[in-house]
Amino acid sequence: MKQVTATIVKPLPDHLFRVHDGNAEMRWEAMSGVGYHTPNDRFFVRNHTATPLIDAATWQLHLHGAGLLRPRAFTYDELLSMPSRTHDVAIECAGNGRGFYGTQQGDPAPGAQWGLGAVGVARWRGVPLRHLLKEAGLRPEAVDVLPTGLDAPFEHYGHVRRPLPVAKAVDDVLVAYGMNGRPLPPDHGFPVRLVVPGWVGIASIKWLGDIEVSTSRMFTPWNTVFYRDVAAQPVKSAFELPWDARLPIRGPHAWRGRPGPHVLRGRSWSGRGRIVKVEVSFDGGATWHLAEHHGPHLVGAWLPWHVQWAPRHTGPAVLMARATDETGATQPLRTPKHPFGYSFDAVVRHPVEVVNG
Ligand SMILES: Nc1nc2c(c(=O)[nH]1)N[C@H]1C(S)=C(S)[C@@H](COP(=O)(O)O)O[C@H]1N2
Ligand SMILES: [Mo]
Repeated sequence: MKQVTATIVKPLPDHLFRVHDGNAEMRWEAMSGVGYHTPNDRFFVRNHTATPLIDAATWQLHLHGAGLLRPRAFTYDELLSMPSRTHDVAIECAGNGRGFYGTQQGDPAPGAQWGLGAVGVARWRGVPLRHLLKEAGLRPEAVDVLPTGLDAPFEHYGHVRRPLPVAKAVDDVLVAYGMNGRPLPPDHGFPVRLVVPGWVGIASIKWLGDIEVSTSRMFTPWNTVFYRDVAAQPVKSAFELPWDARLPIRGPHAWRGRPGPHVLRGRSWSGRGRIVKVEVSFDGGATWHLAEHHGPHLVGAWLPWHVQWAPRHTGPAVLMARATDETGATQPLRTPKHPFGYSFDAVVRHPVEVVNG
């Protein structure tokens, strides 16, 4: 009999998640009416193998390599007793939106057919990596920093690991043990994970056990075969609506005592800087309306927005949202083909059904 092993520990109820093999994508309607951060119970999970259960009491984080003068290990309690900081940061899988290469562009890419739900923003708490590297005597000759996960080896590629250049490692990377005011849940890297703002999700190694600092470039399958030449995440937008949402028809001017136009909400984000503009179309891209921002406006996280819409006809309609970030990058109507289906940034055509109501 084939043994069924759970690869994700937390419950994955159907109203919060869509499951793709061992991975779970958040349904965007699960963010509707929810605050700025993605609650831990609905944060997406992307595992190469399975969530390991690690004992924090015996766990240690080992820092070693030719780039350090004083290689050393840190216990969980030592990390917790160090000065900490929090950072509101998005983690997004490089493959987020991959499904649209097929469904929207007619040219499917291999891999998990994610919609837009392989992203989440949490308030991460931990110790800046810079601080640990300093404690271990970071040498000026150091080049790369290689974090390795304690989860089982992935196929014949070994433990999940991907080098970061020292410049990024000492900039804004967090060695995180807290997520939205709670200890990291097992699926999100307990006891400790990296949080690498703006970069592809794979940079944010979970279940951290080991950090090697080298004096020459390092190469692993995760920067040569997978996620090669991908660092920052592109611009994306999503509506906080179910796919194929049903919306009752509403006239442009509500009658007394009757509801006014729909307030459609969504969020936009970019790994390269703040979002400066969000436009929404209700007519397949013929006309665009500026959305209004609300909530925090942070680098490395997302911008919540809303727009009013009073559909006049019943039947199918297409909603589109297009964001622009402070570097001037904006969402195209089509993303060039990518062999692994990474970096999908095109405007997504979100189908809705306007019904009598
Ligand atoms: N050790 C380890 N770290 C990992 C992974 C993994 O499988 N093992 N998956 C990576 C990928 S591809 C992504 S997108 C993020 C997902 O983080 P989450 O599961 O907390 O949402 O973790 C990254 N860190
Ligand atoms: Mo990922």
